[in-house]
Amino acid sequence: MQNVATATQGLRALNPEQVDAFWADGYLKVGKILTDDEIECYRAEYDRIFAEARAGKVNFRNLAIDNTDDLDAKNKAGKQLLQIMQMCEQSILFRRLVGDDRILDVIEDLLGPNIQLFHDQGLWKPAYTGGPVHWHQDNAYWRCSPPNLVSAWLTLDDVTRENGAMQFIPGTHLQTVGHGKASTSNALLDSGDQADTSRAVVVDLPAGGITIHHCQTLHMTEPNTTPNQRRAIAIHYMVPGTRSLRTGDYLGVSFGRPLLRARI
Ligand SMILES: O=C(O)CCC(=O)C(=O)O
Repeated sequence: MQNVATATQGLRALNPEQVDAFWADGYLKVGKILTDDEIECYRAEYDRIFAEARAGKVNFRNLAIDNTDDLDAKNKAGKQLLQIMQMCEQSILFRRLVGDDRILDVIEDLLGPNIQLFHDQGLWKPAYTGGPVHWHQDNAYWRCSPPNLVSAWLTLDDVTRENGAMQFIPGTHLQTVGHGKASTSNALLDSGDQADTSRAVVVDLPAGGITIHHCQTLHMTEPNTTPNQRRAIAIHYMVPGTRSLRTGDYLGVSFGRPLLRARI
C-alpha cells in the first residue's frame, strides 16, 4: 500500500504519523469532528428517516435476520440491525455530511485529491436488541478493483464495545481472506476463524466522532446489550475509475455517485 497523498502534496487534516499509522494498521481513530449542535441536528434527521423506514416509507433491511421484504418481520424481530442505503438521498443534511470538508480532508490525505462517493449506509443498533456485524472485509461484499476504498464511520452516540463500537484487526488490509454467510443472518458475511480476534482493537468514540478504515481491514461490531441506542453512518469513498468485479445489481450501489473532489 502506498501513501499517494504525502508523496505529492501537503497534508490537510492528518499528520504524517497518522497517515503512516493508517497505512500500517488499515484503520485510524480520528475522534470527534461534529459540534454538539450538529450532532443534535443529525440525530433528529436520522431518527426521522428511520421512523419513516419502520413505517414502510423508506426502504430498509434488518441485517440481523435473513433477507426479507416483510415489514412486520423486519420491525418485530428480536434482533435489530437496521440498514438504510444512501442516507444522502433521503436528506439534504446527509448529502452535506458525505461531502463535509472535515471528512474529505482526512480522505484526501489518504486517497489523494480525486474523491468519489461510492455509497453510504445508516446502521442503527437499537438499545438491548441491536444485532452484531461479524468479522469481515468490506470488499468481500463489494469486490471492487482496485481494492483501495476508504470508509469514514461516524457515530451519533457515544460508543463502547458493549453498544457496538468498531473493532479492527491491525494490518489485515494487506491480504484478502475468504468469507462465508454468517450463521445469524444470510444478509451478512463472516470471515470465520480467519480473524485472529486476540489482536482485535476496540475503538471507543464520543458522539460526533469518526474512525477511518480500509476496505480490506477486518472489522466487526458486537450486539448492543446496553440501554443506549447506537446510531451510525458509514460513508464509503473511492478514487474515480474504481469498478466492481460483481455482476448484476448490488443494493442499488452505483459507480455514478457524485465526484466530491477533483484536481483537474
Ligand atoms: O456499523 C456497524 O455496526 C458496522 C459498520 C461496518 O461494518 C462498516 O462500516 O463497514
